[in-house]
Amino acid sequence: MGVRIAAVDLGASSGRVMAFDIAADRVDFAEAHRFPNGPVRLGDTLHWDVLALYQGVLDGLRAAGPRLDSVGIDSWAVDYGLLDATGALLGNPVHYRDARTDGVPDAVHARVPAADLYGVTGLQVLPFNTIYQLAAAQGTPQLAAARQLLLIPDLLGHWLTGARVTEVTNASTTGLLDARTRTWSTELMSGLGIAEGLFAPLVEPGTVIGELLPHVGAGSVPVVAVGSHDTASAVVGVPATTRNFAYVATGTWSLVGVELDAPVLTEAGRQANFSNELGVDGTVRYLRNVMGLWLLQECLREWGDPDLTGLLDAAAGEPGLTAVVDAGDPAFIPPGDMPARIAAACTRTGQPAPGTPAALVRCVLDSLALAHRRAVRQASDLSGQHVDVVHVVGGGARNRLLCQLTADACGLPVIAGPVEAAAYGNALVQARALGVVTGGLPELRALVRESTELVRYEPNGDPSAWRAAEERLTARESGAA
Ligand code: ADP
Ligand code: LRH
Repeated sequence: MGVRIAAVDLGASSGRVMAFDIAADRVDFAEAHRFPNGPVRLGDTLHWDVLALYQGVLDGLRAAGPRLDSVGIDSWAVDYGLLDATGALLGNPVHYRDARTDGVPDAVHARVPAADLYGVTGLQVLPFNTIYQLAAAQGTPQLAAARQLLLIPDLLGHWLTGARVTEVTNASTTGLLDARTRTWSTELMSGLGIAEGLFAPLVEPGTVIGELLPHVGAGSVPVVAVGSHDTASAVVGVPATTRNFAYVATGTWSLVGVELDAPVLTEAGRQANFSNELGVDGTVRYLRNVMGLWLLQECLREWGDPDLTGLLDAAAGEPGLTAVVDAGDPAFIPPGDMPARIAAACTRTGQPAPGTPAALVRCVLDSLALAHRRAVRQASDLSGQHVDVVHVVGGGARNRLLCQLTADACGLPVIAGPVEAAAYGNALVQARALGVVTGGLPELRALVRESTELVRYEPNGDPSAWRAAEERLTARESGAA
């Protein structure tokens, strides 16, 4: 007997509700609903339009029905809503690209040294980690009035069911979780003056958190906590056959790394800015955040959204590695004027600024592939995890040029797909909680493999060209610093 499952997957560029039909040996899915997402500037602050997202979820659940067996939600990480004593939302959640955290990590590290934080959380310093957002919000009337903080998927889950929980994979991106024990670090909270009571109890993926409330209009359906961090679900959806793989989860961001059984909390890993994010079934994603297709999205927006396929074809015809930028540079986090900022980064590092959109797109994709190479190699070196294949999942798996360049840069085969890996991972964790499928991550991944068309890219060209480009970039970056 099969089940019908709704996987709600909210990415930074679009939200989607996927309807899955799953039996022990079969997985089918169709897109029930997709809606746009992105930052909304209100005054000086960038927000998410969280009620529009909630409406998109409701529309999607109704479209995925009429009879659902369960629902699960994942979204981008780190962001949250605050509830007051009556349970009302205190303001629109702030977007992680907002400038309020500029300079905040240094101020926090003056109170708790970065090395001490890393020793507990194992988290890469990104200015938007929840810990820094909360530090930026200290002293605001909103935070003073807040009685509960819920991360975005948990906030939506709360509105759908009434439950108040924090799913642990997403909690690991807050900077307030102990990566070894998978529990809140109350010590870090008190050291930074963050009220412990703000945080809801933790649940592991696979826990039923409640049932849809009547107003949702989709029946009394269980809501299951999944890997609610989209990257956690995406890595469940990686169709790997062994542990010897690296993943590049490419959408708005590229999340690049390996899967481990335990965190690596070394000083070398901290210096290299690697994160230990918690995964499904007790796993750890040892990865680096690379700026991702945000660079391309923002260029397209600036150019009035021209046809992407034509532009990618033109970029494929451009000479490679003419100019590359550091796709890990936090300077690219804010929105706006991306073509000019990339051109300026090229000039600043003594390279020719790309003269046409096609050349600029080639520069972006070369830079991403180079950053993928760096992160795959460093993840493997720093963790000791052998890598013999790179899995590219997410929207970027559709970008043939990016997949080929990633294979060339890594000197390893790339297996691309599924595009909707996060929805797969989300749905399969629900199916297992319902008892329809059994086994661990290898069994879930076998189901992904059997139900998806994957594309394999063999590495081409001279790998030393990528090594030289990496060395040049490192030298230029340190020279220009
Ligand atoms: P997110 O979940 O962060 O919103 P997605 O995983 O949906 O991101 O990926 C979105 C990205 O996928 C787009 O920015 C675009 O670069 C890429 N993409 C989507 N469709 C195509 C396509 N047909 N060809 C090439 N790239 C594509
Ligand atoms: C990708 C993602 C990533 C986070 C970023 C904020 O969607 O969840 O893993 O670092 O958004």
